[in-house]
Amino acid sequence: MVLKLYGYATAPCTLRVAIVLHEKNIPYEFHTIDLTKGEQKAPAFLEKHPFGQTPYLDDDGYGIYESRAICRYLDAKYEGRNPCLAPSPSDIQAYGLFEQAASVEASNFYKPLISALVEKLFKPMRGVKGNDEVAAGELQTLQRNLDAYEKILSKQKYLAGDEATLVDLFHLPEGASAPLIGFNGLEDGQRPSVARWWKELTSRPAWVAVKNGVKDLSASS
Ligand SMILES: N[C@@H](CCC(=O)N[C@@H](CS)C(=O)NCC(=O)O)C(=O)O
Repeated sequence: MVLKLYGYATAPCTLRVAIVLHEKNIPYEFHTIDLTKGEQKAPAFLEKHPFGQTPYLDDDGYGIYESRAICRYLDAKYEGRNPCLAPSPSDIQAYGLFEQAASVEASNFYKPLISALVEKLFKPMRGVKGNDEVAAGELQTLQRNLDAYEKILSKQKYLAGDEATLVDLFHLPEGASAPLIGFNGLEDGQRPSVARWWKELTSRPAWVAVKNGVKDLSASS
């Protein structure tokens, strides 16, 4: 049975999962949960996702939520499909570095960036005034953290080593939204290795396929 992805076509967390589906060429059906209508809080959806958020994946009755967990599940389930996007736990040192990079993405990239996006983009979208001071502080933190990214990426191609992994891809949805709030630290050339890395990631066909919104691909192979 084809996988069912429930989400909102342009929501960053839904895009994160869609990138991996496209990277690995996994067929899926896309089911819209309209966040603008509050469908994520409808009782039937809360049965699937107790926190009332998107995305949610249904794999023949097996349900899983949390975008990064879904991506890891997909990469593990379809491990025979190239590319392999995470090292095997049996490759202990590579696995340790992958987990290290995953923590870096969550703590040093996503956390400050999503906080700034909430204040400058998502609150205004809902007609709520955001806090510019909070956003500026978070973006300063992000700038500092990207200086550390520059050191890492001047020595290796990707965040967990010389191969692209899920962790690199995890940056794409929120990173691509950063210019919408005037943050260009990923591509402005101040950090050449970060800019090289970001250009490579944003050129990947999987990202190009989904960046403007997830489409229903249930008819493809
Ligand atoms: N940590 C969760 C975050 C999920 C999340 O915040 N989803 C957003 C869309 S990107 C959402 O559903 N927002 C609506 C809400 O929270 O009511 C994940 O990565 O899946």
